[in-house]
Amino acid sequence: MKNKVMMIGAIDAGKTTLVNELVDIGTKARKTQSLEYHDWVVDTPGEYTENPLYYKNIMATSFQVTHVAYVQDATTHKNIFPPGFGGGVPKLPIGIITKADAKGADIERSFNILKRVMLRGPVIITSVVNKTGLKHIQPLVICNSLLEMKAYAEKHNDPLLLYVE
Ligand SMILES: Nc1nc2c(ncn2[C@@H]2O[C@H](COP(=O)(O)OP(=O)(O)OP(=O)(O)O)[C@@H](O)[C@H]2O)c(=O)[nH]1
Ligand SMILES: [Mg+2]
Repeated sequence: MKNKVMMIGAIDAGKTTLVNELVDIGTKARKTQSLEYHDWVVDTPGEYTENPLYYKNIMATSFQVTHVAYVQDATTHKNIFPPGFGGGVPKLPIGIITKADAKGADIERSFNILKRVMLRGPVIITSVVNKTGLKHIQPLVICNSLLEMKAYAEKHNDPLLLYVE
């Protein structure tokens, strides 16, 4: 299977905006209504993560990907992931903090939320407005293990790329 990442996270977290930037779709993000498959990224509606009735869809779709990205909006204190959610998803985890540029963005708060959700793995601090952090996403999706992702993070020594042990 070609390495692929599924983006999950709250409604309005910025998943589609990020995906559009990564796969260069050239359209503005509209509310996501269903699973959307792109080359190496699967976008999901925020409802899938916010409503436990949809967890089975997340689990079923996770069989089609190698990585799951937990997307957390830096501008909100709202954590819609149940604690340890990532522990039940047997895929390589990537944490993505979005909207780092925005007024009221709190990176530390988002990092603490993601730590509790994914338990371990890399966390990338991104902004689509400033185009920061984005370049790390695809190389991490190419990695085939936590060890490889950790080595990538260590090699880059970038304050926008953290690693949770
Ligand atoms: N300032 C800022 N705003 C952003 C950024 N990324 C996304 N947004 C805004 O966040 C809002 C929601 O973005 P979407 O990409 O549609 O969010 P989503 O997670 O796909 O939402 P659903 O499809 O409903 O699950 C939009 O108004 C975006 O412009 C960012 O990096 N910086
Ligand atoms: Mg969307």
